Amino acid sequence: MAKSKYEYVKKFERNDSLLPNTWLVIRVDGRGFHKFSDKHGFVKPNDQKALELMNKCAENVMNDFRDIVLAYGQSDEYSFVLKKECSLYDRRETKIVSTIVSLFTSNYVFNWNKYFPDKELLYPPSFDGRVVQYPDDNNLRDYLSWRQTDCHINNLYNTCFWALVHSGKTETEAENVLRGTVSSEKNELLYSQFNINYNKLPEMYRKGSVIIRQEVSNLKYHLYVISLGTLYTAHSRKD
Ligand code: DGT
Ligand code: MG
Ligand code: MG
Repeated sequence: MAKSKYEYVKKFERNDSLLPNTWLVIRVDGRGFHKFSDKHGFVKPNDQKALELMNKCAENVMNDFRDIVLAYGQSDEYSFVLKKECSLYDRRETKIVSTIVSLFTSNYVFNWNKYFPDKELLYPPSFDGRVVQYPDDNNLRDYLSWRQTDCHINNLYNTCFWALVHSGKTETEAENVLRGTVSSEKNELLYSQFNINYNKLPEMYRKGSVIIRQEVSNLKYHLYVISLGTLYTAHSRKD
């Protein structure tokens, strides 16, 4: 069949294939979730249900995309690790990132009511997405450590900040108390002033959530274990 005279426009499309034989990490992050969490009255600093909803979205994304071997989430973000030999969409960056982000987002809206039955979703949330390629296993491990350290630093600060605010300080006063303090001082502040042992707070708040794909002997099921504390275990049927 003769080509249409418009076919040439395809030549303007960019080849965005990702490098072969590299770990692909796709990170999705809530857009403007500072405002979103305020508008929807999320518990500060950690809303258990909001975090569980994020975990559910990630689990469903993992169920759909079998090349994802591990996912790590904290706050309003989730990182998905695709195996090195992944050939999904011929490793085209925009296809991979856009489908994972859109599936995550649609799951967030689709499952909202299950986690917040008494809360109306006031406006459509959105997430951004990016991909990073890591050739080396150590780089990948350091990436995950980086996100987990971010979780720890933010959570320790936020736990102190909201304890101070809930005790009657203004937000500016709380900021002033915490300015320049190191980890040990924040731990001490929580213990001495609020009788909070930081290390006893739920692991999901302090360290985030991990979902790993683990094949088990049962022929019918893949078993996914969400580790870092026994948060929950989910089964999904094999194809
Ligand atoms: P962005 O990502 O540049 O569009 O901007 P944001 O506002 O999403 O900022 P980001 O991603 O750096 O920080 C996440 C925000 O989400 C942060 O303000 C705290 C909020 N957030 C996440 N999880 C929770 C939660 O469980 N409870 C509450 N109260 N807030 C949360
Ligand atoms: Mg965000
Ligand atoms: Mg974020």
